[in-house]
Amino acid sequence: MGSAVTISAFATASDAPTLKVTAPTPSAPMNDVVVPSLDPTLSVTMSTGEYVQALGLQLGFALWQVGTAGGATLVEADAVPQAVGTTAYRVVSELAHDTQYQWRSRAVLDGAFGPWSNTASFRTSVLPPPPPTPALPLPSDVRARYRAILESDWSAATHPQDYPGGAHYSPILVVTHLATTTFWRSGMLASSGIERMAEEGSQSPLDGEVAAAIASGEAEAFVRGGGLGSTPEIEQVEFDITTGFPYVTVVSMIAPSPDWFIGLAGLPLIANGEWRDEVVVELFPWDAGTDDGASYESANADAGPAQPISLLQRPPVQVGGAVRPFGRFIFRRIE
Ligand SMILES: [Ca+2]
Ligand SMILES: [Ca+2]
Repeated sequence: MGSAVTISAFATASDAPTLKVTAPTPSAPMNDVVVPSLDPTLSVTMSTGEYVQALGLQLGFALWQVGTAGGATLVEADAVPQAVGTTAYRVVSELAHDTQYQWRSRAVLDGAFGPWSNTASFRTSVLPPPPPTPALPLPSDVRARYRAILESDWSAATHPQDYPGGAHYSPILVVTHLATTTFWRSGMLASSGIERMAEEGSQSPLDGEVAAAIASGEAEAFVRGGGLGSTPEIEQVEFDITTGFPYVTVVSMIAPSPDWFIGLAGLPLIANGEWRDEVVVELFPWDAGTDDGASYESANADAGPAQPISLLQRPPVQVGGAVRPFGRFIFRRIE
């Protein structure tokens, strides 16, 4: 951490060699291979049997970050003593994820520089590895069945400003999944499925996103409940859940609205090694960030660019400086 990054003169000096040696040959990483770490080791070989093995010869390594528009920025350039056979250089800079880098090497001796090697390239990994999930102590019953009850309080009495005619909620969608599976959460950009659910109450294409997660072993069950045709009202949906996929994600559109919804993301139904008997979650409105409409009945106004999903904390849902919950989800174990 905090190591100083060096940019030595050999990187910016003329490409024309002033030292009569052969060029090193990059051996790894090359050909845009994805390296597993953000401080990879670059290695080269020198042709053997020549006087370039002389004591005191160094090999300079220069690393460029390739921009998305194609330009390259010199990140670091430093020299290490040449080793017999392969010479390795550990990158010092903090490299960016999901980025292409290019590098090359040349010999350095007393301010004179040999010819450059060919340019090699590699990529860094797309995402940081997920943090390890602490193991959840599991109940002895592999399977449980829950009733999810949506109790909506939303009315002209709780949220009087602009209260729309025909207020209702779209069908309740329930997914059970792993701790590491995320269909939505605060601060992330809405998927197409979350966008269409929040703007139109559509089951699709969210159902396709869930099907893909099920196919890849990240989710287990997808259940579509009824909606609420009016509010205040109560609706319920039952679903099975297993110890292999003990987290639940639920969504339903607040309707009419630009892109507002209620729900929860990744609620564990296991605690202290037992299936939880009952969990009550207050429901606050979320803004999917995909439509800029300011009130329930605003015309469509596709957000460009889309904003991260966030709690909706302004009029018309804010009343007297605070946002009252729209109601609650009650998860009650029934088997
Ligand atoms: Ca919005
Ligand atoms: Ca949209």
